[in-house]
Amino acid sequence: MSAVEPVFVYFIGTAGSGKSTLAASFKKWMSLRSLDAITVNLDPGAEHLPYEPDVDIRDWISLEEVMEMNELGPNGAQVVCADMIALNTGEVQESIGTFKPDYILMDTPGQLELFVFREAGKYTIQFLSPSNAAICYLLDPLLARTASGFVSQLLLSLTTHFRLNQPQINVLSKADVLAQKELRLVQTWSDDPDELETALMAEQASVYREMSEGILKLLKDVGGYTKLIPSSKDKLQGIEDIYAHIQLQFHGGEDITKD
Ligand SMILES: Nc1nc2c(ncn2[C@@H]2O[C@H](COP(=O)(O)OP(=O)(O)OP(=O)(O)O)[C@@H](O)[C@H]2O)c(=O)[nH]1
Ligand SMILES: [Mg+2]
Repeated sequence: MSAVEPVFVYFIGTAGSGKSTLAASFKKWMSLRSLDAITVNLDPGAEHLPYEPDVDIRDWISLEEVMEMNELGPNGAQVVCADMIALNTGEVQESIGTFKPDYILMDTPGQLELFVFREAGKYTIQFLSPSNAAICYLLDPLLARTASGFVSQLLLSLTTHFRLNQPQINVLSKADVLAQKELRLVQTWSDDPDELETALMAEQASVYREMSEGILKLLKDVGGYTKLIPSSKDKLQGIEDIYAHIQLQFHGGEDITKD
């Protein structure tokens, strides 16, 4: 049993960015170190999960049932489900309360906009974890390997931070799908906004490029420019770094690894 308040880590990112896989990798990494973590699936539409959830929103909400009962397609039903998640936070909290973990790994629904832009996501985070939530924001590498693509992904991350107002870590997920050269380039941009600006200037002149430059300036001005942690399911790459960042935020960097 943990003596300190558990940390809720919310994995958030665009559809298919690797949220469920990262939640599974994180849990595996923690188990290998005898750290207590549980996984919570908040995606009522999840068909296959790469982990066995300890708490599963599908016990209370079925996407298929919502589709049938409301004669909705999968996207419309997901909107209804997003609000239903908020209505079931009491049950989720009770179920989480039967465990006493150090970390609670929250796998969020596929569509980022449902969790980030609708009030239900914010409500859920505040209800379950008013002072102990960390957002692990996943950038999809295939959308971030051009300078303007990288800027647009950072903007989405900043928007998430702006909406949810919680400590946030940016992760470059599936880093293994990038060629070494591409990965190095993206890391250079992540380390130094001036390098990113230079790469932007090298793109073809267009209104879009001008917008990207304006957005980059905004990101620098409001502090939305943060370093990325590359991560991959291969060899559980990056998990230790993510864990260290979260520990620093909540426990002053103390390692809770048990001997
Ligand atoms: N190569 C590689 N593939 C990955 C990695 N992480 C996830 N994937 C693959 O990317 C696809 C999507 O991964 P998920 O973990 O389901 O992504 P998600 O964000 O949970 O997806 P949704 O919930 O449907 O939005 C799957 O085919 C995964 O196997 C990784 O680190 N490397
Ligand atoms: Mg998923």
